[in-house]
Amino acid sequence: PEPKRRRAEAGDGAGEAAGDGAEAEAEAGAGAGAEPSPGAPFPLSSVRLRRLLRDSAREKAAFVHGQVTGPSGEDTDAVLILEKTPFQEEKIEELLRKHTRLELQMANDIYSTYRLYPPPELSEIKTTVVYPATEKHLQKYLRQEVHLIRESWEDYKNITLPFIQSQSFSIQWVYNILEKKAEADRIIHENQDPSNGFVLVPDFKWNQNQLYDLYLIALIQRRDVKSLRDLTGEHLPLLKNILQEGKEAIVKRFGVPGSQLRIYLHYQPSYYHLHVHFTALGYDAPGTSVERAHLLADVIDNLVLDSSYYQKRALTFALRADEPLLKKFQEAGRV
Ligand code: GTA
Repeated sequence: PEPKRRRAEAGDGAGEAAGDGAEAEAEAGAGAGAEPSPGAPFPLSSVRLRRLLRDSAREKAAFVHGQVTGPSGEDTDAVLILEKTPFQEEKIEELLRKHTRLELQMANDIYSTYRLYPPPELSEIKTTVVYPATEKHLQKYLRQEVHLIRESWEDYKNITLPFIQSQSFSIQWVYNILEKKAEADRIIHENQDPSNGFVLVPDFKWNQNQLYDLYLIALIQRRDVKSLRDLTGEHLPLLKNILQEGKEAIVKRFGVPGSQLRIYLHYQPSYYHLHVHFTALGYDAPGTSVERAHLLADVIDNLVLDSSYYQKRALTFALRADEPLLKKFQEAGRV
């Protein structure tokens, strides 16, 4: 049966309530807007599993649609992302010594495989919670076919821009970081200049336990730049600050040099407040495919060559089969 939805979730529009996409920890500061009182921990053990949206054997991750029933009997949707975490070198010896059980699966000559059961403190599962989740979140994590779009500047103005203005994910979590209402203790670097400043924080995909999957995100202070499409030569000082200061802050804090970082923007992003991704070069982070990632150094060079480069050229991106934006492109005869 179709699950009941909370009133606040009915619209996925820009006016959506705070609490969109915040991790449980950040949710406390953001005030998730769900029935439980703000700051209350997410009631993980009372989640009912509705369906598995997607799983990935390679990433060892499951994307789950769950529901929580509130005191008034209303069901609220949640998305849970469960991920096995990478091994930490310094914990491996402990794991071998402290395992709780070891079952031989097969042995053949010099080869054998086992099932090793680690103690709880060494079997962490990174759990990301989106609660309350909107229909758009459920769609985002559902495995679906994708289609490539080639968006001209006219397409952007006539199709994409009106669409993202009418409905896109709330960016309240970004404002919470900029205003120090959430994740303030996680800030790695901050440039407070209102035009050319930014805040660098660990992305919520990274648990910071190991550098293998290092992932940080730079959020710009100004609130009038939605995406790559808005960028002009005017933004060069901002972009150069992000590139330069971001690299410096990461080598200082984590010891990873700029030559081992992939620094890029997404087009289309999920959240329309300009931000830059910093990931470890050796890590195949989600969203690094050629149809989505634009290297910041290339973006800067393009804008130096032509201040209105991103208001002229066509940009390619993929859309999931049931995304309303794809329908808009189809209706306009552009797919
Ligand atoms: N610090 O509250 C937050 C927060 N939120 C809500 C989002 N981010 C946050 N970071 C902090 N605090 O890298 C991060 C996201 C993302 C960035 C936004 O902000 O982790 P974007 O606008 O370009 O959108 O970036 P993107 O990349 O689509 O974001 P998102 O939400 O991570 O989606 C990733 C896609 O990759 C999804 O479609 C998902 O299906 C897929 N995916 C694969 N593996 C994972 C995974 N382990 N975790 C999450 N998504 C994954």
